[in-house]
Amino acid sequence: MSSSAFSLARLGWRPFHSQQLTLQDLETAHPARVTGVHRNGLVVISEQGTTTVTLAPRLLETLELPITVGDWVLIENDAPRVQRAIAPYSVIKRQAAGTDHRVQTIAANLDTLFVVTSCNDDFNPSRLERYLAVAFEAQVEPVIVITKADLCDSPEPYIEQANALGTSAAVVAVNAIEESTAEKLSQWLQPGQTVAFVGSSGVGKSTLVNTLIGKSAQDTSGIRQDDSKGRHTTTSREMFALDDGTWVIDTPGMRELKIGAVDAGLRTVFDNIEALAAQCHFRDCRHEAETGCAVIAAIEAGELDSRRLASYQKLQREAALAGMSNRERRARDRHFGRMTNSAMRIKEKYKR
Ligand SMILES: Nc1nc2c(ncn2[C@@H]2O[C@H](COP(=O)(O)OP(=O)(O)OP(=O)(O)O)[C@@H](O)[C@H]2O)c(=O)[nH]1
Ligand SMILES: [Mg+2]
Ligand SMILES: [Zn+2]
Repeated sequence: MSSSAFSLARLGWRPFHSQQLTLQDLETAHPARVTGVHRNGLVVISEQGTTTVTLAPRLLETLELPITVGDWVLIENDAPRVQRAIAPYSVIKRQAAGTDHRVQTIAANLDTLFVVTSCNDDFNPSRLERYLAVAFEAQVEPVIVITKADLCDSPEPYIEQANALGTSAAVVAVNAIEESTAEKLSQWLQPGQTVAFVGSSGVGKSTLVNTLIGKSAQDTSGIRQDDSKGRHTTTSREMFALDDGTWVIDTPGMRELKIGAVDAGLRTVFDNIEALAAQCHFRDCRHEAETGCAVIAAIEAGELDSRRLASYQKLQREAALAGMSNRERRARDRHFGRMTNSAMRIKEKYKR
């Protein structure tokens, strides 16, 4: 074990976690926070320092969500083994890509989520809405960080577009490499608090982490010139301590953030559309061509961007799909299968 020990409070331990402990827990185990997840075990930090612990497959099966960076676990006093997980007060999740319906956990026990994008082709309001919905669903404060302000003529148009989303998320434009950037983010950096950086590859997440730490803890690398895309330099999630006692999580760049059943998060991101929808003539208005649709009226009056509505509807469909149980999903697939089959039979019939 290393010597870098911290008090539990300094590690981010809260009454929320204490309440989950039993007297027996305290006799046989001690709390530790996960700073890294590797194939051969978890790297954890506790009042005793940093160490690697194992996770029994039997325990893995009982977990509601996969253990991730920022989580608290109980470590057996007699062996470097996880006894059980402690529920986090917040967790950032996504759906696995493709047809895999598993939930992946990105970071746990977070206070602030820095959603990072840059002043180039990466900037995309609809993608920001995804990240914001996931943060609001987890009740984590999102902050939009626009990097590479030094590389564009002016970051203003990007700041304006981010503000035009109309959410409570603060918007900050920075040069991630510059030392003074730490000050611009300082209001979200507090002892015992945990923050994470998420976003596409190459936007400067690790650069920001290095700037905050004040040294090169994380590797960074240039983006491809032809398409402004990153090279996926960071390959695993990792948590670092700042000198002031803030915990900072760096994550690998995401190609896409597939959302889970984040219905409440979506309602928060799109609360202006929700407010309009409440004034539609029909309660079940789909905002397509119905008479008395307040949403379409707002678009026609130039008060609402049609992109916003399209984005909301797309994300609602994605969230509904993610919220289905496997059984419902199979039933739906069978239904679509039948529909496609009969459509094909009809087509065949008229071909002849
Ligand atoms: N000029 C300038 N360069 C930046 C800025 N932010 C990041 N970069 C550069 O962009 C490149 C990518 O930065 P990284 O920090 O590695 O990006 P990342 O988001 O961690 O990428 P992944 O680890 O692949 O997800 C590096 O060469 C950085 O030096 C910025 O604000 N200004
Ligand atoms: Mg990185
Ligand atoms: Zn409507």
